[in-house]
Amino acid sequence: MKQKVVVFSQIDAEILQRLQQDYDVTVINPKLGDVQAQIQEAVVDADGMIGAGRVLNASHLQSAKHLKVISSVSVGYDNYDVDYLSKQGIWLAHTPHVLTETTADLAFTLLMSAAKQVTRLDKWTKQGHWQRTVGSDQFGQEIFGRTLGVVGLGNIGQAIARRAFHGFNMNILYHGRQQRPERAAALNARYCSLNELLQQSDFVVLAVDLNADSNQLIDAAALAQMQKHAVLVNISRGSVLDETALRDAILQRTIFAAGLDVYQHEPLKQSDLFDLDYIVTLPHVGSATAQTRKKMAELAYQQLVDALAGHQPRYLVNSQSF
Ligand code: 8YV
Repeated sequence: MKQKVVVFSQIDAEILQRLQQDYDVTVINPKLGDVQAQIQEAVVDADGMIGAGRVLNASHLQSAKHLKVISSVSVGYDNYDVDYLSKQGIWLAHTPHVLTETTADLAFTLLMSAAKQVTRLDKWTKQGHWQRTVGSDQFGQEIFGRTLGVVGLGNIGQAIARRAFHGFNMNILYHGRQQRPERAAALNARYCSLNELLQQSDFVVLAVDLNADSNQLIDAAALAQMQKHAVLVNISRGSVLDETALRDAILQRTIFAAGLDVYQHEPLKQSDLFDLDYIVTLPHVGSATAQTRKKMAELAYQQLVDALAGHQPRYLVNSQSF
C-alpha cells in the first residue's frame, strides 16, 4: 500500500508528478473551499506533507496520527509550530543554502533601487516630468564606500554583506542574537548593538529569522535612530518590521527610503504603503527564479522521500532525535 502524502501548496509540476508515481497524493486546492478543513481531513492518514507558505499548527494537525515529516519548500519556518511538531515526533525539514545567493541578489536589488529611487524616477520620467536637468528632488543616495548594517548575519545576511564588501567597498556592521566572528573576519565586519547599527548605518538590511526576539524588532523607536539619508531593506519576514511606523518615518522624511519584499500580511493586495513613492515594494520574490525554486523543490522532495524511507532528512529544523 502506498504511503500518503499531502501537498499543501503549489509545487513544481515535475516534482508533483514524481510524487504521484510513488505515493498516494492529496493536493490541497484553495478553489475547493476551506483550506484548513481540507488539511485537517487530508492529514488523518497522511505519512508526509510537502509545501510552503501556510500556517501548520496543532489546530491543523491534531488528527494526523501517522505523520512522520513536513518537508517545507522554504528556508523560513516561522509558519510552523515547531514545538508541537517535535512533541508529536514529526520531522520538519526546510531548504537552506539553495536560495541564499538568489535572495541576496534580490536584497541588493532592493537596496540599490531604493537608494537610487528607481521606481519613483521611472514613473516620473514616463509621466513626462523630465523637462530640464534634474534637481535635488531626483537625487539618490551614495552607495559605494558607505556603511551597511546587517541585522542577522546568517547565510543570506552574510551573502548580502559579501556583495557590499567586495562589490561596493562598504563598511559592514552587523547585529544578531549571536556574534559570528568567523564570518565577520572575512568581511571586516564589526558586531555592534542594534541601536549603534541603526545610528551608524547608511543602509540597514533585515535578514533575521522571525522569532520571539525579532518580532516587531524594527519599531518606531528603532526607526527614529536611523539617519535621514538612510535606507531600510526588509527581506526577512514582514512581522520583523512595524509597517505603520515605517510609513510614518517615510512621510515625515526621517529616513530616506525603504525596499520591502515581505509584509505582515501576504499576499498584500492593498496597503497604505503603496501610495508612498519612497518605498519600493516587491511581492516576496527573494527566491523567485525558475532555477532556485526548482532547487528548493528538488531538495524538499528528496528530504520527504528520505524521511518516508525512515532516514533523517539532511536539513532538519527540529533536528533532535525523537
Ligand atoms: C519561499 C521564503 O519561497 O524560503 C523562504 O523562507 O521566504 C521564500 O523563499 C516562501 O517562503 C514560500 O512561501
